[in-house]
Amino acid sequence: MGSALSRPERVVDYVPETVTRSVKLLVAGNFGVGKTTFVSSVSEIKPLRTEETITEASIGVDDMAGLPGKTQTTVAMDFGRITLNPQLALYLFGTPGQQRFVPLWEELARGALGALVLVDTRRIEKADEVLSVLEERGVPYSVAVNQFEGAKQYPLDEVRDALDLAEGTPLTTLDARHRGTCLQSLITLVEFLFHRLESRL
Ligand SMILES: Nc1nc2c(ncn2[C@@H]2O[C@H](COP(=O)(O)OP(=O)(O)OP(=O)(O)O)[C@@H](O)[C@H]2O)c(=O)[nH]1
Ligand SMILES: [Mg+2]
Repeated sequence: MGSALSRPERVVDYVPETVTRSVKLLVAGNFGVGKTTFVSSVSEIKPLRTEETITEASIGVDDMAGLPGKTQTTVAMDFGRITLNPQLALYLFGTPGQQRFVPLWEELARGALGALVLVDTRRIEKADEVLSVLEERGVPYSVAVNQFEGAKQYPLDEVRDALDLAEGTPLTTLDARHRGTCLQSLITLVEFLFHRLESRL
């Protein structure tokens, strides 16, 4: 139990001195695919979340179909950090998922090396707009299926076809609640981005 004299919870944590390289990444995806959950799972600092309670005003505006338990939605961004190895820090910016917040992406995408796009196969067609926004802004991305239990599992080839992904675009699966699978998808994205940069040198 905390006393009046106990130190306040530490919110800001400083980057280890060994870090020589930092990379900004977006965690994108349509409404309710698990972006906030993902950033919370992987962040080693207390993540910044900007969630508001979904109200009746959302009905007919936000796509609530298939998300009966969802009570909160991101209205600005999520922010977290992970040091992938002692030298490399990733700054993760989770985008808001609702279509009406797409203009905010302009700021969030600035300086981002790439994006991890989460998809939910139950609403896969909703990913199209997110992929278009990234392509228009020239942000390279990889895609990860957030496998919700109860959702049918599709072979990744079928997901790739449904999303019409380019051949070299990495496609992985994860559970946004489990750090290990999230880390694997992040590593795949970072390797893809670094190879891409190297091949341009
Ligand atoms: N079963 C299951 N539930 C998940 C998973 N990932 C997220 N959820 C739940 O799905 C709901 C939506 O997750 P969020 O992380 O809020 O999704 P989001 O993409 O940030 O949503 P917006 O910010 O509103 O676009 C929450 O109730 C999560 O607890 C998952 O991998 N499996
Ligand atoms: Mg969110």
